[in-house]
Amino acid sequence: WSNPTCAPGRHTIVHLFEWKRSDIADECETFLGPYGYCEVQISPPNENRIVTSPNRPWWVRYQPVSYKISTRSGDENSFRNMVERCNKVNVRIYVDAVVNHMTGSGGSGTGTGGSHWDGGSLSYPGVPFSSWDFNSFSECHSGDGNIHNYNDPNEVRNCRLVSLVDLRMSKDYVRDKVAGYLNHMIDIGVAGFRVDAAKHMWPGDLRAVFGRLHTLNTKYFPSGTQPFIFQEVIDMGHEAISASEYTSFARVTNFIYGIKLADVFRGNNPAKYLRNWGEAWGMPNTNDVVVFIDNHDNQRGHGGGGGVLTHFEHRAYKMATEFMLAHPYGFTRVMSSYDWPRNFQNGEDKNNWYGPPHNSDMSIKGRSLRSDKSCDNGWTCEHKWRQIYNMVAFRNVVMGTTINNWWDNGNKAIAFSRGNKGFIVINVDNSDVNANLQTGLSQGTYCDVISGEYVNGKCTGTEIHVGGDGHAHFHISHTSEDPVVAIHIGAKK
Ligand code: QV4
Ligand code: CA
Repeated sequence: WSNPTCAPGRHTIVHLFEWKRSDIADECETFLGPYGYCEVQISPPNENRIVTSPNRPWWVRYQPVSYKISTRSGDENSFRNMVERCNKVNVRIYVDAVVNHMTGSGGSGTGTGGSHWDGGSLSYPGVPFSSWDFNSFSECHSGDGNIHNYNDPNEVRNCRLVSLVDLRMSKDYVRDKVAGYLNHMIDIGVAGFRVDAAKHMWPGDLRAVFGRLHTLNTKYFPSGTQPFIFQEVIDMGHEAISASEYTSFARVTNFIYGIKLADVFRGNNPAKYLRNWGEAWGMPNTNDVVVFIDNHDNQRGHGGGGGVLTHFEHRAYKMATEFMLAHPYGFTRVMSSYDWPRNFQNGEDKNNWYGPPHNSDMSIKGRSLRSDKSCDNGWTCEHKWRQIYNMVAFRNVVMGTTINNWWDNGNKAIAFSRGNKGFIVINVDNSDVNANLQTGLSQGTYCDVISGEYVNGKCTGTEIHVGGDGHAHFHISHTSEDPVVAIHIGAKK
């Protein structure tokens, strides 16, 4: 479950947060396929609670009502259509699986798929789950049933996360229902899962569920292929539960990564220290992690958020993302967001609940396209920023090589090659880089894929001339919006 299930030559996930199924299918065909993305992480596809106050917040999708595929993003038909169309162009689908809990405990109602639910009496007939399928005071000893003490592993796993009713995953019946939901999607053709709130489930229970999973659909995958699984475990190093409890059987999300890189690319920690970036910074093994600059929680102050770079801080954000994609550590995920009107009061964004761009009937708005590939209608589409998608291609080209030819200016400017296939220079410093550097590349003219790209034998941006001795000259102004140059053998004239 730790091996990504990409088509050959593809190595990066994009999280299309809150996108409609039909838009995702179009995006696979017109952009993600051609530009080399491996797969899409989609928002939870199962039926969820409806909340109208505030009006249809994004977080309601983390309150399951049943495992029917039916949400604001689309129904089961549109889901099947998306999986098929994306797989056909070699783009995989990873599902955000919310299986630790169902809705919040307060209230009752009808979900997005028409199923009834009652959080008070613990009745979810759409699955069906009833009260004996949930942890109760026999497992949770926190008093009010909620999690308060993150230093008590029992409380974190058997009590309720922000009052979300907590499934009794020690039961075979619950394990079977959860595995049945995941298998339904595997059989349709999905290739993996992000497991939401994995820290709130016992590793043994998760292993029991994963052990029930089918291998992937042979219409798209070699027979016997296991789904790729990465578990959301927020481990900043100071709680009782550690990510290492989960890495022996699948991957985990690495949350330290984005915090540390925010420090570097805001200029607070000299970039020269990135020389040994990776495990030496106290992070898990490269093969055990999914890495990212921000996610849908911490970009808006949820999930222990705050401190990370986001698209709102675009200059530093692009640099951090470029570094992430150039560096071999971890399996990379690019965030793709929508805009919302932030409203900070006493340091807290009062609008961080805002759902995706929507029409007057509250259906999700499609992402319209501008001529330069970027999106409109409130969709940010970081994954279509040239500086980002060109580095996704860079990563595909240099995969399998190591870091060589490290250079730094003793402070905040760095450069390194990936074997003899690619070279990047990043200037976070307060002065220009003006240097002749060993690139490790063969002689020739390369297109800088940050300022432009390689189209029909020509560079639309800066050209870099590598001499017979592998050296090239780089001049990077410290005031540039993009103080980075990246070249690789896939964009050589
Ligand atoms: C509120 C109070 C409770 C109170 C309750 C009373 O906070 O104390 O008991 O009302 O009814 C929403 C609301 C939250 C509300 C809760 C229950 O924001 O205020 O409780 O619903 O009605 C997302 C959001 C949460 C949201 C949740 C469910 O971030 O705010 O809660 O969806 O809609 C930890 C975990 C980590 C988690 C992270 C956010 O270790 O696993 O917190 N991250 C994942 C997802 C995240 C999601 C969940 C887990 C839950 O990435 O998006 O939470 O599935 O760090
Ligand atoms: Ca739990």
